[in-house]
Amino acid sequence: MMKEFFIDSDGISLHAKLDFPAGVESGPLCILIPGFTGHMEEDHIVAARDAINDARVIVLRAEMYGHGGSGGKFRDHTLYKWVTNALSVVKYAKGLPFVTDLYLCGHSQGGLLTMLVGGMCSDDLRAIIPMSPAWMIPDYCREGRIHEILFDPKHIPEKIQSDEWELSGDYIRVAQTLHPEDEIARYEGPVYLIHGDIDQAVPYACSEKALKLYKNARLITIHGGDHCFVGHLDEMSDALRDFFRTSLS
Ligand code: FER
Repeated sequence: MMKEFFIDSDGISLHAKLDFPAGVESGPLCILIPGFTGHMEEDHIVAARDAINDARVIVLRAEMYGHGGSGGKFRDHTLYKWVTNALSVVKYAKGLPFVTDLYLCGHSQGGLLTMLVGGMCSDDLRAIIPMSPAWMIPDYCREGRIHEILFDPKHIPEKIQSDEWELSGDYIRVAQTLHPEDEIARYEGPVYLIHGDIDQAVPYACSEKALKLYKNARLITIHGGDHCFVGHLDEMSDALRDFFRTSLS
């Protein structure tokens, strides 16, 4: 069964879908958040949803500010807005009467968000699953780059333009203030990192570094996997199924 709806986040409508495994009406729930320019129907997000449902866990996919069917314009999104949105989604999920344990999983920029909110909400989250987590974004923005685009980090431009998108300078201003290491240090629960070792968008080394910093982490390497696990969705899905089946048993 699937339910589609919106979650309010301080006046911004967040597009969300709840997917229940067959015959399951209550139990653990995993929030699943796509990445920068992403949305909830991307192949790797749908594959992750299916794998988590296979482990009999309810999935709540949610799109953050300026993404998919949610409110706000892409160019105006910042990581503060995404953090505010994710806190609203965690609060919503905690309030669902049929939910027992709560998990948080996100891909890429959604994986960075998962790390930040993991540290902020450690009491509420049974485990976190950062996939291809883009937690180098704050460092890159302090150094003056977003993807392949270079800028002066001390004199932030009004906007950043790529062939595919335009982003306000506020994205950079916000990202420069973030220190994901602090939130990594604050999360002592289980962390399950999944990363492809030929990822061109977020270096695999980001997950290797996170593996060392977290107190209780595992890293599943998707050999030959790129940023979105193209051609390797089965391995990514197996990793998620294995994790939830072990976590719940
Ligand atoms: C960047 C490098 C990678 C970046 C974002 C990403 C915004 C990836 C994001 C994603 O896929 O979610 O410099 O800056």
